[in-house]
Amino acid sequence: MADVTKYEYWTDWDSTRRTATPSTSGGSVSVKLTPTAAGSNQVYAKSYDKAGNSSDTTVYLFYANGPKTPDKPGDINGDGNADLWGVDKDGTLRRFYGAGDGTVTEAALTASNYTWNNTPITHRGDWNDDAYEDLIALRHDAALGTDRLWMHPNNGYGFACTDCVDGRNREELTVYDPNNDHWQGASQILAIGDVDGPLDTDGDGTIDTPGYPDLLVKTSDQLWLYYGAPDYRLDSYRDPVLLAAGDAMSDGGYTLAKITLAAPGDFTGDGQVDLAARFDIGGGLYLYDSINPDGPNGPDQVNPGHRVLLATGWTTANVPLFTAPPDANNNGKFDLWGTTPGSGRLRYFSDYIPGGYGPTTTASEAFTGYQAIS
Ligand SMILES: [Ca+2]
Ligand SMILES: [Ca+2]
Ligand SMILES: [Ca+2]
Ligand SMILES: [Ca+2]
Repeated sequence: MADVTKYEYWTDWDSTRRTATPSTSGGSVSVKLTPTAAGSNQVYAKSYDKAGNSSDTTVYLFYANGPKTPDKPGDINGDGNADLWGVDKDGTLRRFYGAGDGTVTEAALTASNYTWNNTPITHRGDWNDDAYEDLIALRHDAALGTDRLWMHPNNGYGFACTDCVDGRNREELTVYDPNNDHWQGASQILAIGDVDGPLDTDGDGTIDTPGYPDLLVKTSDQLWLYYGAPDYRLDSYRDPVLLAAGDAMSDGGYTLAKITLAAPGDFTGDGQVDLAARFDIGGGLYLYDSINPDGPNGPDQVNPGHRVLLATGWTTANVPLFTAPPDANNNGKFDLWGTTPGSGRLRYFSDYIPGGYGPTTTASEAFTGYQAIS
């Protein structure tokens, strides 16, 4: 309509019809709208001419980003308590919400419509900038004969999207340089948090590179640190760093094939992400005090010179699967969840501090036959 004198508009969150008047007949007009919900929203508009004739209603669909306060580490449903994803004996991905006291309760609905047999999973941090913590998986592609890394966006309630109707799709994590693919046959992947943090790369006091989550990949004899990037290329900012090889983490001669890792966050409080590791045969549970090659401790820290013993008896026979929530009771001390041999019990190992830890209690009895937890 060329001689528009008035626009009328309303939205799907506010049905009140409001008007806006252009400064010249037929001109455009701007209005500011604030949706009340993240996700898809609609605006409806009609125009009127001088005589009061109206146009048809036009519908505009737009997508509002969610609140930018990121979920707390480990929290997959946004209630502030750390949660858990697990792959059950049938390969179904399930989600368990934490109560804030170390216990977890399975959500009414599963966390995926796909099958997750023999698929390592991990989560820490938001990989697609919607503030929801996402799931990373290493999946064997039988057709290609390769192992592929995928980021499954969280829908905000712990559903790990592969191809969700809201447009969230899984994204492959790849590398520009094929020589940087070190995850073929990897035994563990671990979303460790943001190791390098937000960066002031030109030193002018202003952050130029926002923080982004990073990923560890462990094969039978190599441990690699990958720096995550918004283009989902794991060598976009910089090449991966080999943190340890062979038996470098051990003074007992155990190679990386006999070590299982967990992500405790910043345990020592120096602003650097730490690493927990248990020796599957010997049973020692250790904390390596930082892993950042550019951190205050310098490179090559993932060795016995930079670790403290947290506990003993953590053999695979005693604790088949474990993960760091990292803080399920919200007291700032890191915790672990671990399965129990021959039982569905998930145990809650609370509050590790240098030289001690809190009580061990029951988190759930629902974990019989689980293949993976994170
Ligand atoms: Ca939660
Ligand atoms: Ca996300
Ligand atoms: Ca990072
Ligand atoms: Ca705790």
